Amino acid sequence: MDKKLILFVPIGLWLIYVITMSARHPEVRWDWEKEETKTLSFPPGFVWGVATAAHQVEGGCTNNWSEWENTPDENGNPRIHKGNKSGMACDHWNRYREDIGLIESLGVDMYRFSVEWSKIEPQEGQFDYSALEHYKDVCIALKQSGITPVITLHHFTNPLWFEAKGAFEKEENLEYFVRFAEQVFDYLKDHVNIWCTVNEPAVYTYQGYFNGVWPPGKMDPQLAGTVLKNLLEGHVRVYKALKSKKGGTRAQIGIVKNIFPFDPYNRWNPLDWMVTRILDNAFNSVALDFLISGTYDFSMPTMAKVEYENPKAVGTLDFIGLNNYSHQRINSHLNLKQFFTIEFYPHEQMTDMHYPIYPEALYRSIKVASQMGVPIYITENGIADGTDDRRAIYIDRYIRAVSRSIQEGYDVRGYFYWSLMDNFEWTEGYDMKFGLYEVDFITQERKLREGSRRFIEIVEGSKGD
Ligand code: IFM
Repeated sequence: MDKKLILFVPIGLWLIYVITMSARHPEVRWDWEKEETKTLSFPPGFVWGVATAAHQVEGGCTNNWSEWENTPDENGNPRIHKGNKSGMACDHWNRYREDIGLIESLGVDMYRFSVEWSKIEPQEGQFDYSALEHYKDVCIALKQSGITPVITLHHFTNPLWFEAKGAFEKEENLEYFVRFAEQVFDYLKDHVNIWCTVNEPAVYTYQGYFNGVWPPGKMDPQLAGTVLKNLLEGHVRVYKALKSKKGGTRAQIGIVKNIFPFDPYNRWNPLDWMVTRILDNAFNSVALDFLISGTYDFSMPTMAKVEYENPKAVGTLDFIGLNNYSHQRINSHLNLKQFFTIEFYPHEQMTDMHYPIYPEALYRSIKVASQMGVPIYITENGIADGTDDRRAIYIDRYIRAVSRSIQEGYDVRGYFYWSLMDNFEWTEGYDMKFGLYEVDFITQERKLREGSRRFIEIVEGSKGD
């Protein structure tokens, strides 16, 4: 073969590949000086809220996570940063009335919280109606304060008996999740109209079954593909079960999907692009595609392949809950043990979590979520900022991204800030300060952060529209 051809063909193919990828997946960047001159505007009926999850705020949980927090790893090291344990957390279980007062003073319309399965069904098939009564009291107290409750049925935690059965590793276990969801629905349906079935199924899967840093601490990509499939199938079955119940047709039921756009570290590196696309597919698209088409195709070359069909998955969303915080930047390596790392550029301004402030990520995620063809609620967005010097700008810019997407025609109906108050941030423990309210975990005192005032201003301003 001509020597020149041998050289030019691969160069040509490489250029075509990276240029096509760059054009199809642009890393959107806006001129913020210009963005900040634009008026924020939200349609009538747009809702504002704050979010929490039971294990992170309530205290007194006995579940797969409390067990994880109390079991050192194989080297005898604690699983959680600084050996923190969720323990009494924010004691929200007992202080919910005070906390509802805090929510009210933010001026928001809704409160998204999760019900703790292990408190409601501590033993298989034995329901503790006093726990359900507690959540009913929370809903009533919220409504008396003019705040609409939004319930999440599954937010990462499992009762110990369910975990012992293999939790979402086994499709036959889904009947327990459906039965639990039905019990909660029957008890609370007169007080709650918006239901989130499963929170961030891909995060639960990847942290627990791919990275092995959450319970049950497995690193098994094939099993991860099965667990994700079962969580999505669990959503479908819960949706169908609740819809067929009295009160089901008027209930709004959706799943909460965390969407993080993936970007390559080096846009000229085809390997960075390949890994980026595989991860984007496994983390973001597989779940969304299943809910759009009923076809599940989890594929990680040489590591995992799980295929599944359920045409009944189509049409099981009244809305999509979208959680977004930032993006992920992938640097690939020719090393089978660690074929990529997540790295950011030095000029990217970091949050206290391992990701930067990148408001355009929320806009990009809204575009992705819009494929579902149903209304979008931003069910979580917020910053871990212990020094409170980035919170105001984060809030301002991410909400600007929401406003811009609405102006461009995307059907976003609401925005929930994560989180109402500082809480137990899973493996990161108590060091991540996501709260609009700072919590002193010794005295349980709550205090509004200065940076949170921007959220209150925006909410107030939007009501005057
Ligand atoms: O704290 C978590 C929450 O439980 C799920 N979404 C992301 C949050 C911040 O990391």
